[in-house]
Amino acid sequence: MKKFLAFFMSVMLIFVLAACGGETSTEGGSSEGSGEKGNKETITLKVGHTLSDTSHYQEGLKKFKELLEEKSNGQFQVEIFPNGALGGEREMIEGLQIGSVDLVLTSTGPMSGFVPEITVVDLPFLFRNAEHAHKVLDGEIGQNLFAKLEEAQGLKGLAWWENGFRNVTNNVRPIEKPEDLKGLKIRTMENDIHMDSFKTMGADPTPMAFPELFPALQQGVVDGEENPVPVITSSRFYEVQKYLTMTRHFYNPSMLIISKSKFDSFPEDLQTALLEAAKEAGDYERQVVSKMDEEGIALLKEKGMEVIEEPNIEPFKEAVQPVYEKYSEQFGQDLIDSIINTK
Ligand code: EAX
Repeated sequence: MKKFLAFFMSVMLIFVLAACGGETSTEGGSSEGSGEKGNKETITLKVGHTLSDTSHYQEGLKKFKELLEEKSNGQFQVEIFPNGALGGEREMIEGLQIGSVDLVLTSTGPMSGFVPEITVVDLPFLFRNAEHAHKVLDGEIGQNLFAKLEEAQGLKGLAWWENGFRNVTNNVRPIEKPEDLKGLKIRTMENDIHMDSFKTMGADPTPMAFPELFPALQQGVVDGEENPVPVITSSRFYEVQKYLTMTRHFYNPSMLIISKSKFDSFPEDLQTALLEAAKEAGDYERQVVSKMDEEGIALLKEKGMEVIEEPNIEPFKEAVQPVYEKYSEQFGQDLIDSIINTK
């Protein structure tokens, strides 16, 4: 009986060991041993974003997947989750910190709740054009903001991508001057500066996560919203909005971020592959934004939207000056000036 039991136990042990040995691919590189130095297991990275599968974010992430899988000789496998499948931007960032999401492509919108210093880039009419913004973000200022993200939240910014210049849409009336915003319920991101800017212009800002926006517009919970043209087209807002004014009131950068602990768990060659793929795909994504921006207005007109392409911007700029007065102390006038003076 004893001999039989010993034989039975050793057979069971061999089975268990065999079962453990078979698992080569791991989720997100966070579980023990996967991706550690010299171990060539396949690491699957789940990356989430809120926009549609025809959006600039999706195009950029498809390029990122292609480049990263190539640069890591297939050791990294990327799974893309569009349409807020992994939650809104704030939720996904929290998911990074608890390990339920591996990578997030998010705008700076929710940063008020995580690293307020980063929202300096959300000040209205701060950037002259996209090139100006790229210079600032890819330079020392942008890197310092990423350093703050790491320090304050343990999140690593891999690269600055782009959402674009935001414009206002609504269903009530054409907006030609700030007064036309009076009393309109405008959805904003969960961003203090964005909300203050619309409040200062007389609107009634309603912060809301992106996945809730289309139904809210459809049901008239809000009168309008503000987004870059590539978002308005790829999210089909022309089905639920009548008027568009090209105010370009905020430049909206995006960030591809990962948790620092996850990044540090990878060997150096994989860290380099991640950083390179993020940068190269980000440059590609910015070109996609500029193309969709150019082609989008004609498409929106075709879809029946009334578009004011060149509103007089000066009255809007004047109307938001109180926002600069309120935040210049928080960010420091020097930082704001160094952004404005970047050539
Ligand atoms: O970053 O929330 C928004 O309006 C953003 O444009 C969207 O989440 C993409």
